[in-house]
Amino acid sequence: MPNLLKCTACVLVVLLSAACAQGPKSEVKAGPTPQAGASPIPWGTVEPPRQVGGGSSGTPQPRLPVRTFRGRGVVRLINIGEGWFEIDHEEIEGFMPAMQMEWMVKDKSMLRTVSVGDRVDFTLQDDNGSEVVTELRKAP
Ligand SMILES: [Cu+2]
Repeated sequence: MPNLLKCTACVLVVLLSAACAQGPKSEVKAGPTPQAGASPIPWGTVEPPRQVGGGSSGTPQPRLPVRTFRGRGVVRLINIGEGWFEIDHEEIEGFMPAMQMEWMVKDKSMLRTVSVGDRVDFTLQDDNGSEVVTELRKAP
């Protein structure tokens, strides 16, 4: 009797493992067939283009062309070491209203050509929200 039970268990185990072995095998066979036929991209990764179009937080926004503006203002503060100055600028048409603010300069040496209190003309480049003054000189 014990032998019979053992054998029955063995048969069951064999049957079960055989059934289990068949399952994955048939799935594995089904997997590569569409991949090999169509493209190397797994079907599960076909969705990402939706993320790119949606512009989710992880996706960088499309870059805009660099814009250049000219303006006038009065220098309020100069920091040559860090390469920025504070200016009380007039309205920059199409870009921003009159205000007092700081800007980085393209080249720190530009800041040696002006002094605090000087009325200056400047050229400002806006590269996707990153503003830098590329030209700075005392207004005539
Ligand atoms: Cu401003």
